Amino acid sequence: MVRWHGGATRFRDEAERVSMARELFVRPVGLMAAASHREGDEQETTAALRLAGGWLDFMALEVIERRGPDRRSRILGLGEYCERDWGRHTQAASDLLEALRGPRPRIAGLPLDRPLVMGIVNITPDSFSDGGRLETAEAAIAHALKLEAEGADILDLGAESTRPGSEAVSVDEELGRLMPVIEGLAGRTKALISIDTRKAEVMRRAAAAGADILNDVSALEFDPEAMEAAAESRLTVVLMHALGDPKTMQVDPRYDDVTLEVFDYLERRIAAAEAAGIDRARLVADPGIGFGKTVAHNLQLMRELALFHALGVPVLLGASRKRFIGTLTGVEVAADRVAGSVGAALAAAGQGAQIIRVHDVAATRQALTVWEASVSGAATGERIRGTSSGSQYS
Ligand code: 9MG
Repeated sequence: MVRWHGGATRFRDEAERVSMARELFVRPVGLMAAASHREGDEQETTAALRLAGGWLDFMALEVIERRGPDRRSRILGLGEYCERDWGRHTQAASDLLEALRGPRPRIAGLPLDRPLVMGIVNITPDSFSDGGRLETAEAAIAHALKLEAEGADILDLGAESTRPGSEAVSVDEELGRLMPVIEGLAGRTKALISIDTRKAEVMRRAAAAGADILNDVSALEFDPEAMEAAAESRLTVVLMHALGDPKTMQVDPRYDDVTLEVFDYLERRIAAAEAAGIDRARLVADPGIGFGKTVAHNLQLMRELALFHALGVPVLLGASRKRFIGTLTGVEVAADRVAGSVGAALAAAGQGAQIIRVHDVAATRQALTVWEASVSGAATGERIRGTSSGSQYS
């Protein structure tokens, strides 16, 4: 029998646990606004459990058993899951349920009780067209402050493009673009500052300049010193899955089962980070939409996103303006994919993703506010403006 309230036996260390090939996975299903988030319904029910201490409850679990390249899957109610004799999977079944339920600690002071919006600030020469370095830095600072005013909780500053096909830049080039922006934002923003980088030296310099989060699309694998630099920084670290390098990752990516393989990878990287001294409370996991994935892979990851809560850390999703949205909608120009991107953001929030990385902060914030109010039946946001206008459209 699986216990709901902790007390599970632990493996000697996390690395030992994840070195054993995982056969059992669980995906929370039957998601609805958490009881305490539902207007006029304060009762906790035993038929549903809170997902990661957040804004959703789950009523059942899809239990996935991996058999080589295949999977067998069935939906179990929570009672059935807990009462079942899991045999050699007892420990895994207990750990997975605990991982799904455990409240996630704050990120640099920010509670994870509603989806956080991470606004993208690209500081690459092509992002702010014709300007030189100073003009580019000033434009990036202005853009970052605009995103904060639109409701970004986190500003993700990136000075190296990791788009499919892009070339790496040198440490000096990356620092030359990034540091004036971090320094220029110091004392001017309340948003958390995240640094999108794969390089140890950039991590060290950004941490010293006051950054809050390191966002590494290579999950600390690109630079052999990155793990140590991230551990020393004591910052929150986003570990993202990518299949190979940005230059080649979209050349015929293949998986037996993309969701389970990305889960395996992130579980291994979390264990490696913990072994290097990075507390689990400082880790965030991201399946890496578009990084070595076909449209079908991206859509499977989006559909099964809630499975990643079983990693026991906050989940970040970045789908904004990506190619698969263009393929689905026929919209070629990335900047015109706002509505599709908002659709992806709502899908992610509906599966409990704690951080949503977007270009279009205002549109995403507006959509999330209405979505949250609609599923909970309550106007909870600090943005409620007490309007009582005669027209329903004004
Ligand atoms: C830098 N970058 C581009 N896409 C991203 C994504 O989906 N997630 C994260 N964490 N970073 C990304």
